[in-house]
Amino acid sequence: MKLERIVTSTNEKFKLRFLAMERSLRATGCDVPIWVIPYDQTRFDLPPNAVWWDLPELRQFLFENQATPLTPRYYCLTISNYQFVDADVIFLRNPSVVLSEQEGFIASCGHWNNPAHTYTADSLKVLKKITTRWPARVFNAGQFACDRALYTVEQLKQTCLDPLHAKTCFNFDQCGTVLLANLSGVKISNLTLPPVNMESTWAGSYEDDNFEEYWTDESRKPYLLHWAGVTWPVPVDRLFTNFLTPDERQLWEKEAEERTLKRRSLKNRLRKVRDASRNFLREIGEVRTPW
Ligand SMILES: [Mn+2]
Repeated sequence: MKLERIVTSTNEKFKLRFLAMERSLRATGCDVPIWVIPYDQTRFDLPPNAVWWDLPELRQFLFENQATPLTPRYYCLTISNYQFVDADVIFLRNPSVVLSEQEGFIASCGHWNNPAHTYTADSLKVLKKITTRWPARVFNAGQFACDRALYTVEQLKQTCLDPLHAKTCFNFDQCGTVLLANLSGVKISNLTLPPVNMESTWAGSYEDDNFEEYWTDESRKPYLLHWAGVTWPVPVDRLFTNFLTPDERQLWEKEAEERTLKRRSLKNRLRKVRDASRNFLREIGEVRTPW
């Protein structure tokens, strides 16, 4: 496929991660535009060749159906020739070059080996009907590429609204993305499976300091690294922090300290209460804004 854009999603809180992702992409020599889906209303000034991207019709639709906040990643399914990445990703190789040899829908995670959290009870029934090899067609929704639009906006809405799919699509963005891609009939390949056999793109796979020893064969070196669900710190963190300025690195370390403290503190429990009460308000249909 011919890569025409990177799509991501971020907000002010994830700005440092976004900046590292952007700089790592440019460092590989890739100059395609970056389309940034706003996660919430806390936007910031983007670097050159990056633009905020929203699809108001789909945002409104997801809001009306009380979809979880990460579901706007479904916007990608209506466009072509893109690589989607979460902001907690950095690029190690030029995605334009890596993807030029691929077609269809391209995953690059290790979920085939551990498909938990890629399906719901409902969507698993659908996946199993499509093929007995369904674990090879599930993937992490924070890193995928595709050369074609899988749906029009209208088709996407109708597919989400199908009673067989609605709970999955509106409540679980990762399971929803997997389900929607599988339902489209597109060929789904995963670069960590044959014939490419790329080494892991998950930061948590690299437990030792000498992780670069896995990457001596350039053709099998991961083209991106994703920190999905990894509790910092891990040895590959330095590949991420290398892209921050000294000031940003200080800020990052401060944020990291705060995160550690928060994990252990009472605040965490209070947050859970807050989330539970928000969910309760949603449950009883209390009005909220699309954000
Ligand atoms: Mn992620």
